[in-house]
Amino acid sequence: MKTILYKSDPARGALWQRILADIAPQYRFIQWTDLDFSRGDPAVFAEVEYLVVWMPPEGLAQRFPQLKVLFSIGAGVDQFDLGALPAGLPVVRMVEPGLTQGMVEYVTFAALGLHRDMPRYLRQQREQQWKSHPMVSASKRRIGVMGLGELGEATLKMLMNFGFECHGWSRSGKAIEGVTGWAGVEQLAQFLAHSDILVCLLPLTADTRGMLNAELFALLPQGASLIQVGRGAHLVADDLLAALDCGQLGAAVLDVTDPEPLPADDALWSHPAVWITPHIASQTQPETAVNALLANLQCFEQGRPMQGEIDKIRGY
Ligand code: NDP
Ligand code: OXD
Repeated sequence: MKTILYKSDPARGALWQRILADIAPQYRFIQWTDLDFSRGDPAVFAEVEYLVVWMPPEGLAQRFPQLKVLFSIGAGVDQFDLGALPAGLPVVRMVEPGLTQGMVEYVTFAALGLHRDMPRYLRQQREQQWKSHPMVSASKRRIGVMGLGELGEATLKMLMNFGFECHGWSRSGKAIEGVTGWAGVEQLAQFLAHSDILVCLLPLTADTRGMLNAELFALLPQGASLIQVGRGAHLVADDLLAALDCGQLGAAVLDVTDPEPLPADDALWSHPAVWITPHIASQTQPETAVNALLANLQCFEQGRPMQGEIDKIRGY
């Protein structure tokens, strides 16, 4: 029997455990929080072949001599110190339909809210002001998504149903029907010039850290808005505040911040043009994620490529 050790939210772990026991009893599933560390590491560590974690335990190579694959419970792997992991250990990010669906819903909600001027109407409501502004049709609104991976592509495919003019930008470029694609730093400025609503769905890497900054905001059409669902450290918060205050940006929806949560006195909390949610744009859904894990275990055990295996050098 192969052993999976799970180290993340215990309530959701209990669901993983129940589902796996039903459909894949050939795996032994152990929750970190159920282990007894009173006499040091439990003996079962010697049998762990698969880790499913948000934050990995320290000393992987020494503590888990049979470890074969490290699975992230989330789509991101930026919480791992990739350089410090055992060199030959495969690392797999989460790709599963429940997580994708959640992100599609959140970005659609935020894009429609920004498209229909909701930050302004909510401000007006607080001032008891009944005042309409011209409606812009979706066909005249350009949405640009940075990152055309699992989540970026699915999000664009939903947004295009509303008739938005859709643009997408990624490192290597990706052809998505109905989306104007832009690739690499060479085409970033042109992509930004076509983004009235900019969505960040990039992974956090050395190349993308701090990328949402004053220089980038200056390349957007005046009054553009931002939906930030990547990672907090993509954004230079002071540059966002300055861009909002001078009107270069009209509004921002932030699901991720740096740090999380923001300190109580952070200016972003109370800025009238900023909506903040506590990193809930999407969440891995145990019901669908278990199937994704099992499919990957089967691939691994049969020597086939796993979906979502990352390139440790590239960082995603
Ligand atoms: P993927 O790995 O599938 O896609 C990443 C995309 O980003 C690819 O298109 C890639 O380009 C592009 N990219 C990476 N680096 C660069 C770069 N330097 N310049 C241009 N493009 C780049 O990731 P997912 O779609 O699964 O997830 C994206 C991110 O969403 C996660 O890493 C995480 O940070 C965030 N996330 C946030 C959640 C939330 O609740 N807020 C929930 C889940 C994820 P290429 O195709 O050329 O390789
Ligand atoms: C993820 C996240 O990466 O929840 O899945 O942010």
